[in-house]
Amino acid sequence: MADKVANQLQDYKAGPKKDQGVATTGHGVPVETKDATMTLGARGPVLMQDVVFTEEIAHFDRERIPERVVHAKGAGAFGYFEVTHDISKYSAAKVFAGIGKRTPIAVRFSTVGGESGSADTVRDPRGFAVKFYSEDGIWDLVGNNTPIFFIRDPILFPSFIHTQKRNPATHCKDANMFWDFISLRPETTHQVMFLFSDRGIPDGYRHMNGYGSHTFKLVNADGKWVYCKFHYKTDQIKNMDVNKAAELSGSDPDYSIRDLYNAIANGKFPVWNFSIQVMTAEQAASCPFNPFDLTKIWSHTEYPLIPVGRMVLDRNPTNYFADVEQIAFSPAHMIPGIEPSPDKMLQGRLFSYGDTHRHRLGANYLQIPVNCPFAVRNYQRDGPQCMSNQGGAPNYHPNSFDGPNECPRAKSLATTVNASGDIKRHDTGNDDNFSQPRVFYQKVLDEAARTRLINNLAGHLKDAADFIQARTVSNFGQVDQSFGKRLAEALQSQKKMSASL
Ligand code: HDE
Repeated sequence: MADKVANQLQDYKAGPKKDQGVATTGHGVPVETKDATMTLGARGPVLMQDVVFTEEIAHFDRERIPERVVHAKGAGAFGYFEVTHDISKYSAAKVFAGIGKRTPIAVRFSTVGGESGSADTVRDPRGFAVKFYSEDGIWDLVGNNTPIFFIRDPILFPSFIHTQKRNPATHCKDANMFWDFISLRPETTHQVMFLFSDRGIPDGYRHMNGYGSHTFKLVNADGKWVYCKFHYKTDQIKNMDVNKAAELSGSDPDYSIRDLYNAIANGKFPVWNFSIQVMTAEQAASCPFNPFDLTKIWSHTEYPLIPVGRMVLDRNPTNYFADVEQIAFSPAHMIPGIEPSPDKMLQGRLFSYGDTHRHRLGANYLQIPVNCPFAVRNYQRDGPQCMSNQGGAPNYHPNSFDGPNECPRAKSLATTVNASGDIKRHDTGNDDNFSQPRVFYQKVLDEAARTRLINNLAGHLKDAADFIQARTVSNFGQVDQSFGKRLAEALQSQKKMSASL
């Protein structure tokens, strides 16, 4: 495969002839020289009147925007979603309307915990966020490469993430912080087992699955609805050997970005098959577990995958900052035909993303072209970096002067769910934490995969304090007694090995 990443500048030069004109200042004035400040005499000082220099430096001083608080390191690409099966009986969403229909998409893949300069081949979930540019506006499916998550109540998210960031005193990663939280909140067990299994380090971004993870609601044109989960599956899962991953962290920290860019530039377009699982309201009411609990999967036997379409990535970004750093996904970006379920985690996310975008990119982040290439018609006005302020159209509603009107088709059904219950802080910490992890350990993993899981866990857990190790072992023992026992033994031998070094 040609290394298009290494040759990008040569390819740019060899590409179509550009009408470059001369270099200018930000306000378009031709610049006499780019390579010397204006000074009094050859040795300086620099003059205040060198506004070409001060403008250049002032812009440079502001080049960095805040990186994402999680998912800071990532890669992006563009392509399309194509419908292969009719699911109009479930959803009226325009993206699903008609076999053969294509909707443009943008995708951003990411690791979660590291900073934007961190290594790609670490053990970490991978983000897999998809932006659909539909005729009804933007639908963002902001998923991961795992069908479940560590926690089921969004109020725990900041603490959970802090445990994977840097210790506030030492500024180093800290195994005590991570395993302390994990062992105190055993609802994390299922996802931790997934993370420390082979799938915890995918080989790049092209060979992993994506999942919307949450339960959503699909609504059809007659207003009938079902709960649903979204899956986007690669033809070929490929994971990375732990030793190779560790080696690449030093020798090629941008491995996954490079792999994706080169594959697309060489015409090897990655493809995912897109499908859904559905559950009716009646099935949800009699489901033996909470179907809105993000630490649980829905059985594929009881709720089989229904094929919908395929996603293809066939275009690299032309400018990383404009297309990838500034892309802003939000689970709150839904279109008619797709709605939220009561999933507490999803509800928490509905607030968080727009909030962080307003901090990171500003109040008009939706006017950045990659986020919304449509002519939006609404009553919002002004604010920083406002690019399209809708001319002379009225800025209030209702009005008598041809301002945009309401769309009855977009009526949400979310309000028709009957709900009742006590208002209080319902702690779900002990809500069936081990039955699905037990199935994962006993039925999904084979013996060799179980051994690798135990060794991977021990290799990380050994750095935590003894009492935290004991609590963690006891939790895994509740999944399966032999799992706890084998983990305790693996820890002992890892400790002996470290002591003998
Ligand atoms: Fe995120 N998450 N998240 N998350 N998440 C962000 O938004 C948050 C969760 C996911 O490529 C942030 O723009 C909360 C689950 C992806 O740009 C932030 C909770 C899943 C990306 C945020 C979760 C995800 C993010 C940081 C718990 C998979 C990267 C910067 C309630 C189903 C998107 C940003 C990209 C990014 C909040 C949990 C996926 C802070 C509060 C579960 C793929 O808003």
